[in-house]
Amino acid sequence: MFLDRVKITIKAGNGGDGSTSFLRNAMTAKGGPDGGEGGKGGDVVFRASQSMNTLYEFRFHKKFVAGDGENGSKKLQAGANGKNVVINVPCGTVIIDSESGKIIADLFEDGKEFLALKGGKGGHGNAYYKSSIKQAPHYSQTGEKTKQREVILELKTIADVGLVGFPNAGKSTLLSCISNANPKIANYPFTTLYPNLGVCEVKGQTFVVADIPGLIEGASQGQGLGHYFLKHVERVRLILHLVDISQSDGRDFIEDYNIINSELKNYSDDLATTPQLVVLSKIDLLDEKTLQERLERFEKEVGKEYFAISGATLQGIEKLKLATLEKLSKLPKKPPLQVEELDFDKKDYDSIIISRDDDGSFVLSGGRIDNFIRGVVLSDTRSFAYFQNRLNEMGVIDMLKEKGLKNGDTVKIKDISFEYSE
Ligand SMILES: Nc1nc2c(ncn2[C@@H]2O[C@H](COP(=O)(O)OP(=O)(O)OP(=O)(O)O)[C@@H](O)[C@H]2O)c(=O)[nH]1
Ligand SMILES: [Mg+2]
Repeated sequence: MFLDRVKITIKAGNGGDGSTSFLRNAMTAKGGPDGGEGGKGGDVVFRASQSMNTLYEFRFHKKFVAGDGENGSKKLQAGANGKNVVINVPCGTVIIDSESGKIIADLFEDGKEFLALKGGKGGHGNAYYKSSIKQAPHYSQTGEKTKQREVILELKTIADVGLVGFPNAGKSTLLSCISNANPKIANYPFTTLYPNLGVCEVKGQTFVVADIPGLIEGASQGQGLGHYFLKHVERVRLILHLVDISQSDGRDFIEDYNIINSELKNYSDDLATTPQLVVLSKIDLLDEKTLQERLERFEKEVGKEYFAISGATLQGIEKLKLATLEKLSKLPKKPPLQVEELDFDKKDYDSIIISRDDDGSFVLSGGRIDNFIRGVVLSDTRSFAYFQNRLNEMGVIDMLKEKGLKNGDTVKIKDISFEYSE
Protein backbone atom coordinates (compact mmCIF):
# COMPACT_ATOMS: atom_id res chain seq x y z
CA MET A 1 0.00 0.00 0.00
CA PHE A 2 0.98 3.57 -0.53
CA LEU A 3 0.95 6.66 1.65
CA ASP A 4 2.90 9.80 0.88
CA ARG A 5 1.94 12.30 3.55
CA VAL A 6 1.59 11.72 7.25
CA LYS A 7 1.86 13.62 10.50
CA ILE A 8 3.81 11.99 13.30
CA THR A 9 4.80 12.88 16.86
CA ILE A 10 8.40 12.68 17.97
CA LYS A 11 10.04 13.18 21.32
CA ALA A 12 13.64 12.97 22.44
CA GLY A 13 14.36 11.30 25.78
CA ASN A 14 14.49 13.25 29.02
CA GLY A 15 17.83 13.53 30.76
CA GLY A 16 18.23 11.39 33.89
CA ASP A 17 18.50 13.05 37.29
CA GLY A 18 21.83 13.45 39.06
CA SER A 19 22.02 11.72 42.41
CA THR A 20 22.55 13.13 45.89
CA SER A 21 24.43 10.57 47.89
CA PHE A 22 27.23 10.33 50.45
CA LEU A 23 29.79 7.61 50.77
CA ARG A 24 29.11 5.46 53.84
CA ASN A 25 31.13 2.47 54.91
CA ALA A 26 32.93 1.07 57.92
CA MET A 27 36.10 3.02 57.14
CA THR A 28 34.49 6.38 56.49
CA ALA A 29 31.70 7.25 58.89
CA LYS A 30 31.20 10.60 57.18
CA GLY A 31 32.25 10.22 53.58
CA GLY A 32 32.16 12.75 50.79
CA PRO A 33 29.46 13.25 48.19
CA ASP A 34 29.31 10.39 45.69
CA GLY A 35 26.10 11.03 43.74
CA GLY A 36 26.62 10.18 40.07
CA GLU A 37 25.53 12.00 36.92
CA GLY A 38 22.21 11.41 35.19
CA GLY A 39 22.35 9.85 31.71
CA LYS A 40 21.58 11.80 28.51
CA GLY A 41 18.22 11.25 26.86
CA GLY A 42 18.10 9.48 23.50
CA ASP A 43 18.00 11.45 20.20
CA VAL A 44 15.42 11.27 17.44
CA VAL A 45 17.11 10.64 14.10
CA PHE A 46 15.62 10.21 10.62
CA ARG A 47 17.43 8.05 8.07
CA ALA A 48 16.79 7.78 4.32
CA SER A 49 16.43 4.25 3.11
CA GLN A 50 16.42 3.11 -0.48
CA SER A 51 14.56 -0.04 0.42
CA MET A 52 11.39 1.86 1.27
CA ASN A 53 9.09 3.59 -1.22
CA THR A 54 6.04 4.52 0.81
CA LEU A 55 5.22 6.05 4.17
CA TYR A 56 2.52 3.44 4.65
CA GLU A 57 3.99 1.95 7.78
CA PHE A 58 3.48 5.29 9.52
CA ARG A 59 -0.24 4.83 9.16
CA PHE A 60 -0.39 2.83 12.35
CA HIS A 61 2.83 3.89 14.01
CA LYS A 62 2.71 7.62 14.51
CA LYS A 63 4.54 8.25 17.75
CA PHE A 64 8.28 7.86 18.23
CA VAL A 65 9.78 8.43 21.65
CA ALA A 66 13.48 8.02 22.40
CA GLY A 67 14.54 6.49 25.71
CA ASP A 68 15.01 8.59 28.83
CA GLY A 69 18.41 8.76 30.45
CA GLU A 70 18.64 6.82 33.70
CA ASN A 71 19.22 8.55 36.99
CA GLY A 72 22.69 8.64 38.50
CA SER A 73 23.25 6.70 41.68
CA LYS A 74 25.62 6.29 44.61
CA LYS A 75 29.30 5.43 44.27
CA LEU A 76 29.55 7.94 41.43
CA GLN A 77 27.60 5.66 39.13
CA ALA A 78 26.39 7.54 36.08
CA GLY A 79 22.96 6.70 34.71
CA ALA A 80 22.87 4.99 31.31
CA ASN A 81 22.07 7.15 28.30
CA GLY A 82 18.61 6.76 26.78
CA LYS A 83 18.29 4.81 23.54
CA ASN A 84 18.16 6.81 20.31
CA VAL A 85 15.23 6.24 18.06
CA VAL A 86 16.07 5.96 14.35
CA ILE A 87 13.15 6.45 11.99
CA ASN A 88 13.70 5.01 8.53
CA VAL A 89 11.96 6.85 5.70
CA PRO A 90 12.08 6.45 1.91
CA CYS A 91 14.66 8.51 0.01
CA GLY A 92 12.98 11.74 -1.04
CA THR A 93 11.08 12.23 2.20
CA VAL A 94 10.76 15.87 3.14
CA ILE A 95 10.34 16.68 6.82
CA ILE A 96 8.18 19.66 7.66
CA ASP A 97 7.74 21.33 11.03
CA SER A 98 4.02 21.03 11.63
CA GLU A 99 3.88 24.23 13.67
CA SER A 100 5.56 26.61 11.22
CA GLY A 101 4.98 24.65 8.00
CA LYS A 102 8.68 25.04 7.18
CA ILE A 103 10.86 22.39 5.59
CA ILE A 104 13.49 21.24 8.05
CA ALA A 105 15.10 18.41 6.10
CA ASP A 106 15.07 16.66 2.76
CA LEU A 107 16.26 13.07 3.13
CA PHE A 108 17.53 12.78 -0.37
CA GLU A 109 20.34 10.26 -0.45
CA ASP A 110 20.30 6.69 0.76
CA GLY A 111 21.76 6.47 4.26
CA LYS A 112 21.57 10.20 4.92
CA GLU A 113 20.69 11.00 8.52
CA PHE A 114 19.04 14.00 10.09
CA LEU A 115 19.23 14.60 13.82
CA ALA A 116 15.82 16.11 14.47
CA LEU A 117 15.74 16.26 18.26
CA LYS A 118 18.58 15.98 20.73
CA GLY A 119 18.03 14.13 23.98
CA GLY A 120 17.84 16.11 27.23
CA LYS A 121 21.04 16.60 29.19
CA GLY A 122 21.58 14.49 32.28
CA GLY A 123 21.63 16.28 35.64
CA HIS A 124 24.82 16.61 37.68
CA GLY A 125 25.17 14.47 40.80
CA ASN A 126 26.12 16.12 44.08
CA ALA A 127 29.71 14.93 43.64
CA TYR A 128 29.96 17.36 40.72
CA TYR A 129 29.25 20.32 43.00
CA LYS A 130 31.93 19.48 45.54
CA SER A 131 34.49 22.26 45.87
CA SER A 132 37.01 23.49 48.43
CA ILE A 133 34.38 25.65 50.05
CA LYS A 134 31.47 23.23 49.55
CA GLN A 135 32.66 19.89 50.85
CA ALA A 136 29.24 18.29 51.20
CA PRO A 137 26.69 19.69 48.75
CA HIS A 138 23.23 18.32 49.56
CA TYR A 139 21.84 18.98 46.15
CA SER A 140 22.03 17.58 42.69
CA GLN A 141 20.49 18.56 39.38
CA THR A 142 17.49 17.00 37.71
CA GLY A 143 17.69 15.94 34.06
CA GLU A 144 16.58 18.22 31.26
CA LYS A 145 13.02 17.52 30.14
CA THR A 146 12.25 17.48 26.42
CA LYS A 147 9.10 18.50 24.62
CA GLN A 148 7.19 16.43 22.12
CA ARG A 149 6.92 17.84 18.60
CA GLU A 150 4.90 17.15 15.51
CA VAL A 151 6.34 16.81 12.03
CA ILE A 152 4.82 16.09 8.65
CA LEU A 153 6.57 13.57 6.45
CA GLU A 154 5.98 14.11 2.77
CA LEU A 155 7.37 11.79 0.15
CA LYS A 156 8.48 13.43 -3.06
CA THR A 157 9.83 10.50 -5.00
CA ILE A 158 13.27 10.80 -6.51
CA ALA A 159 13.56 9.42 -10.01
CA ASP A 160 15.40 10.43 -13.17
CA VAL A 161 12.47 9.95 -15.49
CA GLY A 162 8.73 10.40 -14.97
CA LEU A 163 6.02 8.81 -17.14
CA VAL A 164 3.13 11.15 -17.68
CA GLY A 165 -0.02 10.80 -19.80
CA PHE A 166 -3.71 10.01 -19.91
CA PRO A 167 -4.99 6.88 -18.16
CA ASN A 168 -4.58 3.81 -20.39
CA ALA A 169 -1.87 5.51 -22.47
CA GLY A 170 0.44 2.58 -21.75
CA LYS A 171 2.68 4.09 -19.07
CA SER A 172 2.81 1.03 -16.85
CA THR A 173 3.26 -1.19 -19.90
CA LEU A 174 6.26 0.88 -20.93
CA LEU A 175 7.69 0.75 -17.40
CA SER A 176 7.40 -3.05 -17.43
CA CYS A 177 9.16 -3.22 -20.84
CA ILE A 178 12.12 -1.04 -19.91
CA SER A 179 12.70 -1.82 -16.22
CA ASN A 180 12.67 -4.48 -13.57
CA ALA A 181 9.30 -3.24 -12.24
CA ASN A 182 6.14 -5.30 -12.42
CA PRO A 183 3.32 -2.79 -12.30
CA LYS A 184 -0.33 -3.66 -12.68
CA ILE A 185 -1.51 -3.27 -16.28
CA ALA A 186 -5.14 -3.35 -17.36
CA ASN A 187 -7.44 -2.07 -20.02
CA TYR A 188 -9.30 0.43 -17.90
CA PRO A 189 -8.40 3.92 -16.70
CA PHE A 190 -6.74 4.48 -13.32
CA THR A 191 -5.20 1.06 -13.07
CA THR A 192 -2.21 2.70 -11.44
CA LEU A 193 -3.29 4.20 -8.14
CA TYR A 194 0.07 5.20 -6.78
CA PRO A 195 3.58 5.71 -8.17
CA ASN A 196 5.73 2.75 -9.18
CA LEU A 197 9.46 2.92 -9.51
CA GLY A 198 11.62 0.84 -11.81
CA VAL A 199 15.31 0.71 -12.60
CA CYS A 200 16.18 0.71 -16.27
CA GLU A 201 19.54 -0.56 -17.47
CA VAL A 202 21.03 0.57 -20.77
CA LYS A 203 24.61 0.00 -21.91
CA GLY A 204 25.69 -0.81 -18.36
CA GLN A 205 24.21 2.40 -16.99
CA THR A 206 21.03 2.72 -14.97
CA PHE A 207 18.35 5.30 -14.39
CA VAL A 208 15.21 5.28 -12.26
CA VAL A 209 11.78 5.64 -13.83
CA ALA A 210 8.61 6.65 -11.96
CA ASP A 211 5.21 5.67 -13.33
CA ILE A 212 2.37 7.71 -11.88
CA PRO A 213 -1.44 7.52 -12.13
CA GLY A 214 -2.92 8.95 -15.31
CA LEU A 215 -3.97 12.58 -15.63
CA ILE A 216 -7.14 13.78 -17.29
CA GLU A 217 -8.45 17.15 -18.34
CA GLY A 218 -9.32 19.17 -15.26
CA ALA A 219 -6.80 17.30 -13.09
CA SER A 220 -5.81 20.73 -11.79
CA GLN A 221 -9.40 21.14 -10.54
CA GLY A 222 -9.21 17.76 -8.86
CA GLN A 223 -10.70 15.62 -11.64
CA GLY A 224 -9.67 11.98 -11.67
CA LEU A 225 -6.87 11.48 -9.20
CA GLY A 226 -6.09 15.13 -9.71
CA HIS A 227 -2.69 16.64 -9.39
CA TYR A 228 -2.00 14.77 -6.22
CA PHE A 229 0.63 12.44 -7.61
CA LEU A 230 2.46 15.01 -9.69
CA LYS A 231 4.64 15.75 -6.68
CA HIS A 232 6.26 12.42 -7.47
CA VAL A 233 7.53 13.76 -10.79
CA GLU A 234 8.52 17.17 -9.44
CA ARG A 235 12.06 15.96 -9.02
CA VAL A 236 12.54 14.10 -12.28
CA ARG A 237 14.98 15.41 -14.86
CA LEU A 238 13.07 14.18 -17.86
CA ILE A 239 9.41 13.49 -18.59
CA LEU A 240 8.37 10.80 -21.03
CA HIS A 241 5.02 12.09 -22.21
CA LEU A 242 2.96 9.14 -23.44
CA VAL A 243 0.24 9.66 -25.99
CA ASP A 244 -1.95 6.80 -27.29
CA ILE A 245 -1.71 7.35 -31.05
CA SER A 246 -4.15 4.48 -31.72
CA GLN A 247 -6.87 6.56 -30.07
CA SER A 248 -8.18 3.35 -28.52
CA ASP A 249 -10.14 5.37 -25.96
CA GLY A 250 -11.84 7.40 -28.68
CA ARG A 251 -10.12 10.73 -28.06
CA ASP A 252 -7.98 12.72 -30.45
CA PHE A 253 -4.29 12.07 -29.75
CA ILE A 254 -3.11 15.62 -30.51
CA GLU A 255 -5.73 16.98 -28.19
CA ASP A 256 -4.56 14.51 -25.51
CA TYR A 257 -1.03 15.79 -25.94
CA ASN A 258 -2.10 19.43 -25.53
CA ILE A 259 -4.35 18.73 -22.54
CA ILE A 260 -1.60 16.96 -20.58
CA ASN A 261 0.81 19.82 -21.26
CA SER A 262 -1.65 22.37 -19.99
CA GLU A 263 -2.31 20.28 -16.88
CA LEU A 264 1.43 20.19 -16.22
CA LYS A 265 1.54 23.95 -16.64
CA ASN A 266 -1.35 24.38 -14.24
CA TYR A 267 0.58 22.41 -11.65
CA SER A 268 3.81 24.38 -11.87
CA ASP A 269 6.07 26.22 -14.26
CA ASP A 270 8.80 23.84 -13.19
CA LEU A 271 6.94 20.82 -14.52
CA ALA A 272 5.94 22.68 -17.64
CA THR A 273 9.59 23.42 -18.40
CA THR A 274 10.99 20.00 -17.44
CA PRO A 275 12.48 18.53 -20.63
CA GLN A 276 10.17 16.04 -22.36
CA LEU A 277 10.44 13.24 -24.85
CA VAL A 278 7.17 12.60 -26.67
CA VAL A 279 6.30 8.92 -26.87
CA LEU A 280 3.53 7.89 -29.26
CA SER A 281 2.32 4.52 -28.03
CA LYS A 282 0.36 1.50 -29.27
CA ILE A 283 1.52 1.80 -32.87
CA ASP A 284 0.84 -1.94 -33.36
CA LEU A 285 -2.88 -1.20 -33.29
CA LEU A 286 -2.74 0.90 -36.47
CA ASP A 287 -2.24 -0.19 -40.05
CA GLU A 288 0.77 1.27 -41.81
CA LYS A 289 -1.21 3.88 -43.73
CA THR A 290 -3.14 5.28 -40.74
CA LEU A 291 0.02 5.34 -38.68
CA GLN A 292 1.85 7.35 -41.37
CA GLU A 293 -1.03 9.80 -41.61
CA ARG A 294 -1.11 10.37 -37.89
CA LEU A 295 2.66 10.74 -37.61
CA GLU A 296 2.59 13.31 -40.38
CA ARG A 297 -0.21 15.13 -38.61
CA PHE A 298 1.84 15.20 -35.40
CA GLU A 299 4.84 16.59 -37.28
CA LYS A 300 2.71 19.26 -38.88
CA GLU A 301 0.66 20.32 -35.87
CA VAL A 302 3.17 19.84 -33.05
CA GLY A 303 6.47 19.68 -34.87
CA LYS A 304 8.41 18.03 -32.04
CA GLU A 305 10.72 15.06 -32.13
CA TYR A 306 8.83 11.87 -31.16
CA PHE A 307 9.38 8.19 -30.46
CA ALA A 308 6.81 5.78 -31.85
CA ILE A 309 6.60 2.59 -29.80
CA SER A 310 4.63 -0.51 -29.09
CA GLY A 311 4.63 -2.19 -25.70
CA ALA A 312 3.10 -5.22 -27.38
CA THR A 313 5.67 -5.85 -30.16
CA LEU A 314 8.46 -3.88 -28.43
CA GLN A 315 8.97 -1.90 -31.62
CA GLY A 316 10.84 1.34 -30.92
CA ILE A 317 11.56 0.47 -27.26
CA GLU A 318 15.35 0.02 -27.64
CA LYS A 319 15.65 3.31 -29.50
CA LEU A 320 13.64 5.07 -26.80
CA LYS A 321 15.82 3.63 -24.02
CA LEU A 322 18.98 4.83 -25.76
CA ALA A 323 17.54 8.28 -26.42
CA THR A 324 16.46 8.56 -22.77
CA LEU A 325 19.94 7.68 -21.56
CA GLU A 326 21.50 10.11 -24.03
CA LYS A 327 19.17 12.93 -22.98
CA LEU A 328 19.74 12.24 -19.27
CA SER A 329 23.49 12.46 -19.74
CA LYS A 330 23.01 16.12 -20.64
CA LEU A 331 20.67 16.97 -17.76
CA PRO A 332 22.00 17.79 -14.31
CA LYS A 333 20.66 15.87 -11.32
CA LYS A 334 18.05 17.79 -9.36
CA PRO A 335 19.39 19.02 -6.04
CA PRO A 336 17.70 18.39 -2.68
CA LEU A 337 15.11 20.96 -1.65
CA GLN A 338 16.23 24.13 0.00
CA VAL A 339 15.92 23.65 3.73
CA GLU A 340 14.57 26.71 5.48
CA GLU A 341 16.66 28.51 8.08
CA LEU A 342 15.01 27.17 11.16
CA ASP A 343 16.63 25.71 14.21
CA PHE A 344 13.91 23.17 14.77
CA ASP A 345 15.48 21.74 17.90
CA LYS A 346 16.39 25.12 19.39
CA LYS A 347 16.38 24.80 23.13
CA ASP A 348 14.92 27.67 25.10
CA TYR A 349 17.33 28.58 27.89
CA ASP A 350 16.48 32.27 27.94
CA SER A 351 12.83 33.05 28.37
CA ILE A 352 11.28 34.18 31.64
CA ILE A 353 7.51 34.40 31.57
CA ILE A 354 5.37 35.86 34.34
CA SER A 355 1.64 35.25 34.43
CA ARG A 356 -1.10 35.37 37.07
CA ASP A 357 -3.13 32.45 38.34
CA ASP A 358 -6.87 32.70 39.05
CA ASP A 359 -6.09 32.96 42.76
CA GLY A 360 -3.87 36.01 42.11
CA SER A 361 -0.57 34.21 42.62
CA PHE A 362 2.37 34.93 40.31
CA VAL A 363 3.37 32.08 38.01
CA LEU A 364 6.91 31.86 36.70
CA SER A 365 7.70 29.81 33.62
CA GLY A 366 9.94 29.79 30.54
CA GLY A 367 13.12 28.03 29.51
CA ARG A 368 15.45 29.98 31.81
CA ILE A 369 13.31 29.19 34.84
CA ASP A 370 12.99 25.49 33.87
CA ASN A 371 16.70 25.18 33.48
CA PHE A 372 17.40 27.01 36.71
CA ILE A 373 15.11 24.96 38.94
CA ARG A 374 16.69 21.72 37.75
CA GLY A 375 19.35 22.37 40.38
CA VAL A 376 17.04 23.24 43.24
CA VAL A 377 15.92 20.95 46.03
CA LEU A 378 13.54 22.99 48.11
CA SER A 379 13.42 20.55 50.98
CA ASP A 380 17.05 21.42 51.52
CA THR A 381 17.27 24.72 53.37
CA ARG A 382 20.65 25.67 51.90
CA SER A 383 19.33 25.04 48.46
CA PHE A 384 16.22 27.11 49.12
CA ALA A 385 18.33 30.06 50.25
CA TYR A 386 20.40 29.69 47.09
CA PHE A 387 17.21 29.56 45.06
CA GLN A 388 15.95 32.87 46.44
CA ASN A 389 19.32 34.54 45.99
CA ARG A 390 19.55 33.40 42.41
CA LEU A 391 16.05 34.63 41.60
CA ASN A 392 17.16 37.98 42.89
CA GLU A 393 20.41 37.95 40.93
CA MET A 394 18.64 36.92 37.74
CA GLY A 395 16.48 40.02 38.12
CA VAL A 396 13.35 37.90 38.43
CA ILE A 397 12.29 39.48 41.73
CA ASP A 398 12.51 42.93 40.13
CA MET A 399 10.48 41.71 37.18
CA LEU A 400 7.86 40.34 39.56
CA LYS A 401 7.79 43.61 41.48
CA GLU A 402 7.20 45.48 38.25
CA LYS A 403 4.17 43.28 37.76
CA GLY A 404 2.94 44.22 41.23
CA LEU A 405 4.48 41.63 43.55
CA LYS A 406 4.14 42.60 47.21
CA ASN A 407 5.16 41.14 50.53
CA GLY A 408 3.11 38.04 51.33
CA ASP A 409 2.13 37.27 47.72
CA THR A 410 2.44 33.70 46.47
CA VAL A 411 4.87 32.80 43.70
CA LYS A 412 4.52 29.49 41.84
CA ILE A 413 7.13 27.70 39.78
CA LYS A 414 5.99 24.35 38.38
CA ASP A 415 4.85 22.43 41.48
CA ILE A 416 6.74 24.65 43.89
CA SER A 417 5.00 27.55 45.55
CA PHE A 418 6.35 29.95 48.14
CA GLU A 419 5.40 33.16 49.88
CA TYR A 420 7.45 36.18 48.95
CA SER A 421 8.92 38.12 51.86
CA GLU A 422 11.33 41.06 51.56
N1 LIG B 1 -1.80 -3.26 -28.28
C1 LIG B 1 -1.20 -2.55 -27.36
N2 LIG B 1 -1.77 -2.43 -26.15
C2 LIG B 1 -1.12 -1.70 -25.21
C3 LIG B 1 0.12 -1.09 -25.45
N3 LIG B 1 0.50 -0.44 -24.32
C4 LIG B 1 -0.47 -0.67 -23.43
N4 LIG B 1 -1.45 -1.42 -23.93
C5 LIG B 1 -2.68 -1.84 -23.29
O1 LIG B 1 -3.38 -0.68 -22.87
C6 LIG B 1 -4.02 -0.88 -21.63
C7 LIG B 1 -3.54 0.17 -20.63
O2 LIG B 1 -2.16 0.00 -20.40
P1 LIG B 1 -1.45 0.47 -19.03
O3 LIG B 1 0.01 0.26 -19.24
O4 LIG B 1 -2.11 -0.14 -17.87
O5 LIG B 1 -1.80 2.01 -19.12
P2 LIG B 1 -1.45 3.18 -18.06
O6 LIG B 1 -1.08 4.37 -18.85
O7 LIG B 1 -0.47 2.68 -17.08
O8 LIG B 1 -2.88 3.40 -17.43
P3 LIG B 1 -3.28 3.98 -15.96
O9 LIG B 1 -2.45 3.27 -14.97
O10 LIG B 1 -4.71 3.68 -15.83
O11 LIG B 1 -3.01 5.44 -16.01
C8 LIG B 1 -3.67 -2.31 -21.21
O12 LIG B 1 -4.71 -3.15 -21.59
C9 LIG B 1 -2.42 -2.61 -22.02
O13 LIG B 1 -2.25 -3.98 -22.28
C10 LIG B 1 0.69 -1.24 -26.76
O14 LIG B 1 1.75 -0.72 -27.08
N5 LIG B 1 -0.02 -1.98 -27.65
MG1 LIG C 1 -0.63 2.49 -15.09
